[in-house]
Amino acid sequence: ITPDVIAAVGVGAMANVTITQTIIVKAGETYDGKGNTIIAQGLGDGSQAENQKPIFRLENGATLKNVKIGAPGCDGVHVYGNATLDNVEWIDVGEDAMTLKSKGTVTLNNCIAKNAYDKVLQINADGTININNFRVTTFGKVLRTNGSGQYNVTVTINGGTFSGGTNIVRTESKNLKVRYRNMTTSGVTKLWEVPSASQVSTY
Ligand code: ADA
Ligand code: CA
Ligand code: CA
Ligand code: CA
Repeated sequence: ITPDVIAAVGVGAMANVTITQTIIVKAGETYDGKGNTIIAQGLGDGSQAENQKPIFRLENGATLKNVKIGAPGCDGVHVYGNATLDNVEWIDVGEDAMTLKSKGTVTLNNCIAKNAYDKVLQINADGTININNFRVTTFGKVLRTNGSGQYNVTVTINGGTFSGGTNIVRTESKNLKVRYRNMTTSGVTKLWEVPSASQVSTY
């Protein structure tokens, strides 16, 4: 079924929504995209150039749900503090898909990310990252901590499929721990690029 057909029968038509500024989801609020696809204009070209603008800025305690982010993916979703992302699909990840900008707990449920040239989840602060049933195709790293930063990070991966990439986690931090279960991978060069294998466990 295509959006045209849905529109014709008059139920919950999905649409493209063009934006020219970052959508800010304020502290504690929810943005429900209702299945629509966001198309950004003027926020970046979705290349590997740094300093593109995000499509969404989530403030502490915000929820983002039921939305697709179309090309150009620009700098994706920036999170300041705690946030929940439910049923978010990045159709063509730009410079990266989601960045943790300040300390917090981020939970991703049932999200999809496609066509990431390099990083999907960029972690630039201490945090707890819960990744439930994430489906990622074509990527460099699903999760990368920033440079040589020794961030205190706990990553939990529950379910999900990851196909065609270099690493699930790449970090230089000795203070990152990753736990995982029920995860399916194919065509991933080296799952865990971490300082010590002892940082990785199943649960
Ligand atoms: C690169 C860059 C960092 C930061 C990061 C990001 O790693 O070196 O300074 O911009 O990307 O958040 O995209
Ligand atoms: Ca970057
Ligand atoms: Ca891309
Ligand atoms: Ca970025």
